[in-house]
Amino acid sequence: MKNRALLLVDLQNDFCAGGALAVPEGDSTVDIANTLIDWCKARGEAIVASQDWHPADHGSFASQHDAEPYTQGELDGLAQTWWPDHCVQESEGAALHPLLKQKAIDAVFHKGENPQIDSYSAFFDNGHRQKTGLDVWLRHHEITELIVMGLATDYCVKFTVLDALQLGYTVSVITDGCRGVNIQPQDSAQAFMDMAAEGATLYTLSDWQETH
Ligand code: VGL
Ligand code: ZN
Repeated sequence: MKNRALLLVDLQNDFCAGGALAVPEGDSTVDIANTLIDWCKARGEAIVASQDWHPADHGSFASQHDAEPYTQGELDGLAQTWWPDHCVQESEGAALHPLLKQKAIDAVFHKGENPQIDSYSAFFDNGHRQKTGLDVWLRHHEITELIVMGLATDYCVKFTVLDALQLGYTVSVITDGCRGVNIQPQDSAQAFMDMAAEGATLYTLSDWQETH
């Protein structure tokens, strides 16, 4: 279906084993991404990716506030989790995972470049103040349906999916292609429930392949 695209969220080194903000089993999503890339390519569907892309002094970094990573604070009037320094622009940690079939990706959208505000969603910053180029790109390519997977379930995947639904896209989430930070152990399970409650359809990769 040509009006469908695969959206790969933040499959970056810093969210994988050995990275600054490593998500448990983050690496295990890369095989699933590559399988979906082949599946979509074979059908002539577009493949896009988001990349968390922070300046070295980004306001979401605990180091900027003398705070402990993974605790809560406030940034420019918004509730903010303080993160370890991660995905600094041009760093190895910000690069897409080396085993990801990157050549197949048609467009990459950066987010989190403004030091004053965090940006979990691939569409908007956390205050919905500014938009990335993703929505315009998808509309330009007449894409109305998204397959979403990536890192992290409870942050960037969740907010990307909720924004996509609000923007009117039909959204399928490949659950085994996602892994979460889980500051609280149920965060990822709750995130999947929130996405489904707002209208996303959840599939495992094999469910998706059997039904499409
Ligand atoms: C993310 C925390 C901070 C993510 C990005 O990609 O889910 N999480 N920055
Ligand atoms: Zn970030």
